[in-house]
Amino acid sequence: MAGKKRIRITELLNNPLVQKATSNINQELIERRQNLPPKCEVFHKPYTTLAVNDTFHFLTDREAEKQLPDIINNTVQIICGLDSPEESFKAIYHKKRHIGIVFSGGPAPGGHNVIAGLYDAATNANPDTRLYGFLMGPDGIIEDEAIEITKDLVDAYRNLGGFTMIKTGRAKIDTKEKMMLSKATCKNLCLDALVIVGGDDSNTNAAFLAQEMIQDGVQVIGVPKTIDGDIQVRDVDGQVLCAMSFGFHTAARAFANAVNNLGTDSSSDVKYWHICKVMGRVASHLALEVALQTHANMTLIGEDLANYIDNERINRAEKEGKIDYNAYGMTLRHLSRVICDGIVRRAAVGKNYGVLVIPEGVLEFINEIQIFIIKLNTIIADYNKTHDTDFHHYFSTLEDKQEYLRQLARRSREDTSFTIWNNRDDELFNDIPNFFQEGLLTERDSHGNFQFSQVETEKVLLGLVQDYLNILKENGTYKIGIERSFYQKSIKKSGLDPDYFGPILFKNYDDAEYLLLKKTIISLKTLKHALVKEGAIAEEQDIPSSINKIYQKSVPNFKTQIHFYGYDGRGNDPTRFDCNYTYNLGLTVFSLIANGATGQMAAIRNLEMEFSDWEPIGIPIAPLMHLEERKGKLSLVLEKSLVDTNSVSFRVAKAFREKWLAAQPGEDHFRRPGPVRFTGKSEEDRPITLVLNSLDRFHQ
Ligand code: FBP
Repeated sequence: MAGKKRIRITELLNNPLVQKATSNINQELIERRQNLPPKCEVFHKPYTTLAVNDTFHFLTDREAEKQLPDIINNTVQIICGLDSPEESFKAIYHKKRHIGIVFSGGPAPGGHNVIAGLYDAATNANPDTRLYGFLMGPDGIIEDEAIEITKDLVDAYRNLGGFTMIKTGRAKIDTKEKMMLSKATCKNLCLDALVIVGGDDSNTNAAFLAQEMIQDGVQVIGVPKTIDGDIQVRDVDGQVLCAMSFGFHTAARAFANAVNNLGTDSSSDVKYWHICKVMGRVASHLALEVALQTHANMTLIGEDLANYIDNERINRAEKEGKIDYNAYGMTLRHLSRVICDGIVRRAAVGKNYGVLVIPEGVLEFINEIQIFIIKLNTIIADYNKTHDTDFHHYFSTLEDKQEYLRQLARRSREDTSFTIWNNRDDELFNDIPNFFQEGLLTERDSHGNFQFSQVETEKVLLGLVQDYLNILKENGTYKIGIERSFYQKSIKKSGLDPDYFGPILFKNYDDAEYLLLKKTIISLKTLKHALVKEGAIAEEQDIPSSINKIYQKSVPNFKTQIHFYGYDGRGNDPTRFDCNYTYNLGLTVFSLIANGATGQMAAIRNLEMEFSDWEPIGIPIAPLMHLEERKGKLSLVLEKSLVDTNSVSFRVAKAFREKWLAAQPGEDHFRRPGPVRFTGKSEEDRPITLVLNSLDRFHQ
């Protein structure tokens, strides 16, 4: 290439092709920004009003009645369209407003469209209305850090993922001082309304703020956000008011695409088990949707494990006239055995590879771990209450923390009334690997939640799985099945008679497609012994090399690749379902504000149906609250919704378990969900969980 002149870099950078190829603005971004999601029918009317629907009932908690007296009697409100209301109504509707909005907790795809919907509706009602975005989550309210949200800003983020526009944070407005500062901020900005886009804890916060600011005339509206999908609302009769929080569909679709790619890879190079932990701090909704989207070989569902009953143990205890309380719920050891069973069965048909999906919060459903979490929560909270320093600050290393726990165990020996941590707890705790002890002792988040995303759940389980597989290998249970045609071809090739050696080597030579070496053949030594015993070779002869090769092929090597799907899916651009859902949530928020609601959560009913059936509503937050242990004490919070093991979606996934495990000769049954597609016709219009649950609307 001598003599050929290289183009100068400055010239290159000015080249239109280079500029287009390296621009931040690509076609996908342009299309997303330009897309205006469809509006629910009621929003096509010039005005909306609220109709009370008293066919929905809630069982209110006494404590909620006491702490939230002004909003506890709120009811479900249906948003209805209006063509020509009275002038007095119009005047209130069109009033110039100051509205503040905040994102709270983990990002969830679709948040920007809540802002877009609210902005469009509010400025359509009155172009002078001002929308403020609090920065960095609730801290922005406490510290009075807000920006004005303008049309340009809204247009730059339409249909885009993340909470980039105003960021988010996990602070909680949980002290008198923080409440006073928040009230001062609202006053300072002359807010008419505050919108809190968040999960269970943030909507809890919304209810307390609504109560606190009712006298100031500041309305507070919540919006159900969380990829975990655990904000689902039903009334006491099981009627569904909110089938799913926003962000869930996108995160599940993003995780599913990645998990399916691993299915394709693993069934191509047939050597790895891919262990995929998917987010969902407590509930396993995301794991269930991923299972339905991908047909991964095995998917654990925490709620299902908690329901497990060991009948053998119960019967054994019954015979001795006892009750075995440990027979209820699955232990970590038992769970590892269930996983091993799947691995061993697939290996027996030649598939020493596969995809296992583990929900992030699975350990929460394992009895022994749950007990540790509760005990340690209480110990940490008690310490922080009675000392000037923070537990994690004072005991900075694991050794320090272990020593403190040992002291508590000693105390329990001397003082029988001290029961929170005894010798047995200490012994069991010290049996756990150090990294997991550290995980269990990690700092709780600001809401007092255990931070599962910080714990290497999959490592804990895999340690046990690996140990048990070694035992199964040694006792001859874990072997790779050899395809009959392969065996016959390779033995014939070496001049031996496959039908002579077959019954000597295999336990299922008569009829199986995949041949399994006899249980007793677990080494070259035992293989030779079997051959000599049957007179196939003499003592001084070597094992024929073709048989040696078959043996080597039957020895399993359990190799894993570990993946964590969480933050990536959380940052994905929203699916069309989430774009439409969140835009209409934003419109709903404005309708609630314009009609004077407070302490309500904006929601869309019938999400599980076609878009034309969607019905925007307001759900009262206070009646949904109940008492829960947080930071070692009972607090009023919005109840998390877990996977209902009676729901259609779970029952269907369970019925397909055996098929998707594919512990049969033949191909796997992976499903290809593909990436999230914004344009084109091939993108599904709602989560599979919802589609299935629509068949039985009382068990969603
Ligand atoms: P939210 O409930 O706030 O929406 O957050 C859910 C989540 O994404 C969980 O799935 C995960 O366990 C957690 O956030 C991770 O939190 P962090 O961002 O603080 O690491």
